[in-house]
Amino acid sequence: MPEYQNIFTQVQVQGVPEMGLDDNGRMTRERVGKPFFSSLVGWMGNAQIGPIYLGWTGLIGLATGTLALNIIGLNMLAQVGWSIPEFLRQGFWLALEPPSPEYGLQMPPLRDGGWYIIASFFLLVSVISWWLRAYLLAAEHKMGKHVAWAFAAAIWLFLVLGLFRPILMGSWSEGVPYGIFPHLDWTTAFSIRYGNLYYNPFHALSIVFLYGSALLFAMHGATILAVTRFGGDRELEQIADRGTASERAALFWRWTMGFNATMEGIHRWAWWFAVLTPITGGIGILLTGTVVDNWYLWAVEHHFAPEYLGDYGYEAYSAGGN
Ligand code: 07D
Repeated sequence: MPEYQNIFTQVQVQGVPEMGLDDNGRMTRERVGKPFFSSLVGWMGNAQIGPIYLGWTGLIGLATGTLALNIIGLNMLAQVGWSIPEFLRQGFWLALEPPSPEYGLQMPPLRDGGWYIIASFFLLVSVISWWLRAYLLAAEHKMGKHVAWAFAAAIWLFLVLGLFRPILMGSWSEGVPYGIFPHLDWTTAFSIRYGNLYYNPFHALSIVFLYGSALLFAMHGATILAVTRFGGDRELEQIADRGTASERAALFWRWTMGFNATMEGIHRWAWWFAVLTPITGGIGILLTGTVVDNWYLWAVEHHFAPEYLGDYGYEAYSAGGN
């Protein structure tokens, strides 16, 4: 049955555009854009594009996000003498860096981190307003707020990296630079500065949930695709009716590993694993430099990292020499 070994969505519905609920005209008025259909998009999701609900949160989110992006981009462009070819050539290496440490938590001159602070402010407003949009739209649809709370978990890590930790450390210079390779370089430098992040147990936990999320998602996605021939992808009916697809999917896992999640519970597993990735990560970053200055030495003290002896060893290091 090769037609069931699919990667792309097999069934596409195209007809009169679906406009969604009409809640007394309020949301309908604020839905913008003439809907159209795309078969290409239909392979990956719903073939209908638009309309989109903008609302004031969407408007503020997009406007401030665009401002942040433009401030970052124009600063990068200025660094290459306003040359578009150079901007494209060096793009991945360019950065808008945070202020130098001597400014602490004060507002630095525009050229020495001031633009970074302004861009960060707009980015913050944008992210918070996008969160509000997720919350309010869910409320409008009388849905649970699960998406908004999951998004809040990611925002927690974002705030720890760019706001809470710099404030605790007393300097905006602790922020992450904007730029493709520069932010990756910052990540490596951060790990080395604090004695190797692998020894930070919250970094380890975060990885567990990150990899765990990938594994769970793969298992769930694969299970549902494997029972589409029995209608398993029509999850709603399956949850209510308990048909053969659910039964088989569940039994497959019980017989494979002795335990199976329920049709409802698997989504709670997925939600918690995903959400715990940035929650534990944020705790780990908040502790770094504030409570723990060297994760390797911390791990040696707590007996889960070996003590390397010799010229460059722990004893020499803690004695202050090499
Ligand atoms: C970043 C937060 C939410 C983001 C939001 C973004 C926009 C707009 C637009 C700029 C993702 C809002 C904004 C969308 C942008 C404009 C205009 C979520 C984020 C709301 N690590 N590591 C993690 C692994 C190492 C380091 C997490 C693996 C080295 C640092 C994760 C390895 C070093 C930090 C993870 C590995 C190092 C992390 C991230 C392997 C040096 C963090 C989780 C196999 C490279 C972060 C506790 C996440 C963290 C983090 C994985 C290695 C450094 C689990 C698999 C040893 C400094 N690492 N890492 O969901 O939480 O991020 O650490 O080697 O800060 Mg690590």
